[in-house]
Amino acid sequence: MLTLYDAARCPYCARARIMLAEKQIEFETTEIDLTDRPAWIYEKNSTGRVPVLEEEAWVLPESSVILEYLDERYPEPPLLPADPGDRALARVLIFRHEDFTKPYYALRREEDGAADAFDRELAKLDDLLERQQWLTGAAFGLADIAYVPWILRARDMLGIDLDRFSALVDWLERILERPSVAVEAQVVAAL
Ligand SMILES: N[C@@H](CCC(=O)N[C@@H](CS)C(=O)NCC(=O)O)C(=O)O
Repeated sequence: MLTLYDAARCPYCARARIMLAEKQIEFETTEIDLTDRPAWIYEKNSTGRVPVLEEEAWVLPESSVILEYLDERYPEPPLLPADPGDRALARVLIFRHEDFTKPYYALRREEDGAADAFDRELAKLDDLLERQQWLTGAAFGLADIAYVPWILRARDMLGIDLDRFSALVDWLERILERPSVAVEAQVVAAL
């Protein structure tokens, strides 16, 4: 049985939760209080951060690596494109995710200029989604899972008006039809 060391409010953990739901993998959750983390979490991840995935004595931190691992370990349904070039492009988006989260967290800290910088990142996603249905390419997959936790939180917790980005809004509507993401939207609503 897999264990996910998890925190409801953590968008990185949300990636793992969505992925596990998409793959229909049974798992147990250990909720970590991020305001008072247990010392033993450092034995599972030297940074003390969540998510951490555990299977018997084997532990794996880092949400983007967890996504890739789960896709390889549980190949059905595949959540990266079959074509190597398309897979690589989806990975670039995940690799550059910090470009997107830096202004998101700056906005949360109410830093000057953060709102404009975050809008520019949303506009980049919107532009991509005008050309393809999903961030991963022609089908839903890892890059969509990697970004949607922050989009939901930006909309529901930071009050960002997404209606200015019509392709992004259409994508959000499509992705919320997936039970894995609909559950996550409820988690965000309850925060
Ligand atoms: N690069 C890590 C980031 C995980 C992360 O920052 N998690 C936050 C919660 S959202 C955390 O554990 N923060 C505690 C800390 O930074 O001390 C990943 O992708 O898994």
